[in-house]
Amino acid sequence: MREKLKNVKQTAQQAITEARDIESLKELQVKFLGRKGEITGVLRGLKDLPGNQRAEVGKAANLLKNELEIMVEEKLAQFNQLELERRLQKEQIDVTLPGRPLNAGRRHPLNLIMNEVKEIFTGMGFEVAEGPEVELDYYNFEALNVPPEHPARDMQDSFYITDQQLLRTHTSPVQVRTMEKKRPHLPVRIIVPGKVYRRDDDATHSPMFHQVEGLVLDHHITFADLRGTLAEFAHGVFGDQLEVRFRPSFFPFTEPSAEMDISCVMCGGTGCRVCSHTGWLEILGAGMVHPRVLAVSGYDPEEVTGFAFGMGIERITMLKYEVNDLRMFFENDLRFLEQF
Ligand code: 2U9
Repeated sequence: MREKLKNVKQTAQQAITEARDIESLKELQVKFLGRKGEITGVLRGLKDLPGNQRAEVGKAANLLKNELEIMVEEKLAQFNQLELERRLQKEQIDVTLPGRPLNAGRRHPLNLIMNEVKEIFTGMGFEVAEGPEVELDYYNFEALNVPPEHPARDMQDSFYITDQQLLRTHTSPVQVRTMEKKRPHLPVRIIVPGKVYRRDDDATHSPMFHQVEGLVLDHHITFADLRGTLAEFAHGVFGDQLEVRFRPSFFPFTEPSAEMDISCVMCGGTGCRVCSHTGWLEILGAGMVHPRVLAVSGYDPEEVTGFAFGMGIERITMLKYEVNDLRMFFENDLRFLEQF
């Protein structure tokens, strides 16, 4: 028995020392220290020994058991330590490495100008009104005094959905809806930003583009109010030094009608390619609301007057940011969009 213990001690110590991983260590634990292990075997055999040897061998077996248990535990702790170090190594982060650049989004140039236009008008007391992009023929044309034979009503020029529904060709139907809703309340002072649709697609026309239109109604509104308001707007967008002028024009929904020019943003008015050597750039249309339009929406044209205006946001944006190709706005090329 003593011989056997000596053997166990030697093989166990060597095996534990040489164990390469936790698993083989656990196997050794079972083999030497388990319930059916070798030391347990020795302890079980004690009863067959003569009394004088029993105590001595028993003591030695228990001593060896303790010794091996401690060895196994220490080895286990070593493995755990190694494992931890490996994990920390893998999780190591070099905080001095340069970060990856964040590709932050930014506003589309059309939205930048749209917001700027809204801010200028809300600063003058206008409210922002919005409405549907799919409109009834009534709101888009009829209520706006657009005659039945007008080319805009043609299928060649507008996107029809049914014979009475179409994609709005301007945001003006929202003004009509607003008048219906507010009447007889005064004053009405709104701007209407939004998308509009026309059957046009070439280098200078897009089938969808953006407008801001406006409407002011009250007692005693005159063309002077129109002039002052729109000049204030032009100075707000393009700077105080520019000049404005009004030329007569025609729209079915305004009478009289006008177009407003600003002195050329490129040459200051001396003449260049951008202004076709005129020194002036057209930026919007406007006029006094046609009495028929007022009457149709329930305001008495004898009591109430007003002015309205409309502008294309693409055009304003091109002039302000010196964009020379309309298609840039719709191609979503980051090299373009990242410049704003
Ligand atoms: C109501 C009454 C009158 C809106 C107006 C214009 C003149 C105009 C164009 C500018 C460039 C359209 O985007 S564009 O092609 N618009 O010139 N718009 S007056 O007049 C209205 C609107 C609603 C009830």
